[in-house]
Amino acid sequence: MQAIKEKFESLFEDAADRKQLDDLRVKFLGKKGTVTTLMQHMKDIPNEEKKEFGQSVNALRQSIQQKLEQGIEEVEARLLKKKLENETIDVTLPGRQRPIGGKHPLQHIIDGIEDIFVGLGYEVYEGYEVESDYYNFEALNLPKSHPARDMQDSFYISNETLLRTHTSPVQARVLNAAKGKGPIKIICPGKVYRRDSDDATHSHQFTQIEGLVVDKNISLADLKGTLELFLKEIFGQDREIRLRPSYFPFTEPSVEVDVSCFKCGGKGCNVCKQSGWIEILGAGMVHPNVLEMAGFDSSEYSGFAFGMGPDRMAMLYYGVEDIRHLYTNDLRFLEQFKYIEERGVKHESI
Ligand code: 2U9
Repeated sequence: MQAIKEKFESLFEDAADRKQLDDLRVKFLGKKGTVTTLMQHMKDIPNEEKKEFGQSVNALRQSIQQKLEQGIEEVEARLLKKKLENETIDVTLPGRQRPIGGKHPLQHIIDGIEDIFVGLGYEVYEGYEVESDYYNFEALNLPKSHPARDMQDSFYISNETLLRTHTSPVQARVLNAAKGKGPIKIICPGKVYRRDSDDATHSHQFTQIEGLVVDKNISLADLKGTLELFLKEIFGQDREIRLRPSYFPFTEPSVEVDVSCFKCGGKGCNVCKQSGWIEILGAGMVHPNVLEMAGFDSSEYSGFAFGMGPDRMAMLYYGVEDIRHLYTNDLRFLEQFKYIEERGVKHESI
């Protein structure tokens, strides 16, 4: 028995985990365990010694049982201690810096522009980027043979379907859906596509925001007043605007609109190429053909429309040299805009 006891204790010393202790229990106390098999010798023990033999076997069994339970407690305690050590959180440690994103500079400009027009009672419409030839061109007074079509090199998907080259088809759809009844006061922001080779100022995908107002007795003065208010709101109350004659198939008359340079105040600098003026958008009175094709009586209804490129405005505003930075999502570029303040463009900072 002593030998068994010593054997057990030496093995017990080396038992490092719960499993090894269980193996020991089976080895000594199991059905075929050393101690258990001891009882099988009872038949060989003289009767007067059976009782004592039985007691000493049970005593050995209990001492081994106790040792094992104690061993299990120690193992559990050690495991818990290690677990707690691993899990203790040093609350004094600085938190893990989760890289926070920010609004894309382009989205900043677009939100700023949308805010102003929504404030003026305009509704925002976004339409299909895959458009029909009819709404992208025909409905905008650009019949199949019209040379201006080549100005807008297009990604055709089929003879009648293409990636829209401007957001004007959205306005044309809204106009058409209005069944000849005004008023209409909308702005349409969105991505547009032109089969152009990318360089610092051209991208095959870029953004436009166009606007349209159609009602009775809408005049060029309404257009000028609206654009003046908008551009002063965006670029600062002390800006001036200038309208120059231009041409668009879907407006007549058409104008290019310049704003006095917000970098040099008009004195001339590299931003305005020494001209003091920055060309910011195109506009005009909606062409009667466009009104008629959409079901509006152009003798009763008139309207104005305008279009601008937020990419170009973002480049001017944030001093971005290459338009591709706005589309290549290089974090080193985008990180710079992480902290510009929420909603809209801050004016006095220009
Ligand atoms: C309808 C009627 C008229 C939309 C207009 C412009 C002038 C314009 C340019 C801005 C930047 C194109 O990307 S750009 O170079 N667009 O200057 N867009 S008037 O006129 C419309 C649109 C829809 C039904």
